[in-house]
Amino acid sequence: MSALGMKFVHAADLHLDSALAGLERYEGAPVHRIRGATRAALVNLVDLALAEGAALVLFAGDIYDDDWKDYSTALFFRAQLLRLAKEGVQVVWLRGNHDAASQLQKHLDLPATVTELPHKRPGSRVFDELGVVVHGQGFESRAVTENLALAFPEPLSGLVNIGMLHTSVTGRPGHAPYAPCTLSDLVNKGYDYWALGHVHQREVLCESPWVVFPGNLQGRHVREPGAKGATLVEVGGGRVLSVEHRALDVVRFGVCRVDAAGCANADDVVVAVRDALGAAVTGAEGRLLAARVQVEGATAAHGELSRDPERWAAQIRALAAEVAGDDLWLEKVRFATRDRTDLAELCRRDDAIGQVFRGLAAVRDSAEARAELARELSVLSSKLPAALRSGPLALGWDDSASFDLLLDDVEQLLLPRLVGRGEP
Ligand SMILES: [Mn+2]
Repeated sequence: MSALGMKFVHAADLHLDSALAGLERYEGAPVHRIRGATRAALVNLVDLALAEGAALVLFAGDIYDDDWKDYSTALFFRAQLLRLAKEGVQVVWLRGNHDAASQLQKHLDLPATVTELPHKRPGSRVFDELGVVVHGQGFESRAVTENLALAFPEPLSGLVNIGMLHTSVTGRPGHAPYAPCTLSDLVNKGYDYWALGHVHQREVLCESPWVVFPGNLQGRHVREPGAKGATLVEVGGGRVLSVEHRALDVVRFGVCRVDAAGCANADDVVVAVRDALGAAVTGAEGRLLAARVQVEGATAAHGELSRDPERWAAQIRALAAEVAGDDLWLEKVRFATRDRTDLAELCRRDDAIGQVFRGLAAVRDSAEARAELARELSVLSSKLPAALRSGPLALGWDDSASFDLLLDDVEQLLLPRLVGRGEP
């Protein structure tokens, strides 16, 4: 324990053993490293707690992704808890929507140093010797829609009060609105630190008192980009002294955006991608970088890229292997460049080409035309494999934004073919 006070580690959303669905279908995916990443990040978390002399570790829900297929996930978690127990580190956890009481049917006893907070009512675990109390309530069922925070106990005087809750607070994009509450519900409770879980993006909602989403421990796909880890907190003299995020991930996901506006041709684009990937690999600090390359911008290279995207994607994959070998995997190479032709001007042309682009613009603007196209696409959609209909690989034509993107793609596919700019 440090001279100043007591340290604890706040983590959430481990989602142990969950990983990108359908990973095997991705070109050259380092399946084992990615599948093992949530476990390796937990090992890093325990290493951190031990190295920092933390006295307490908090898991604010979604330790498990779902009911265990077998006991191996739980055995692994237990083995890591035992490493903490041997050094006298206490653990408090509660259930989130993914590992709600109704979801997890199997059971494995945990070491005596581990406390689960109740899920039928709020409960508190007092650590007099540490000067802290942890209040919280886990999820009984997957979809908890009531405001659990309101019924949390009053703060105990003379102790640092920590509230633990799996919640979307007032709602966060991409996260189900479970155990909703307002920030002032939390702030007004009079606790010193709110250890939240559920939202996978790290976010500090308030510093007085501290209200913190540590984010998930390890990103699992490209929509969970950037550094992932846990929050290290030091308390002393009855208050929070410091709060810092520590990166604990072993695979770093990210989107590597490359602006091709200044590129004269596809070879130039390849060079620009190489530079961007080099910088991204440096930023990942020795971890495996799982990157999606997105080439953007209005560029003279658009025609060349759009005529043979497979070739240029392969060219980019080849150079990725040169840049960083096994420490870089390109999840996807996406060309989202635009032709430099002025579309508005094109639409004014009094010929067949003008008519084509006016037609496309009309589809974009007409609710009826969009609905008709959506009907045709849904017939096509229903024939796709399940993995392409939902989940991280989904083509997603059902919302208006992705529909617009689809129309963009059609326009940009047609432009170099019809207008012929950059034709060799
Ligand atoms: Mn959750």
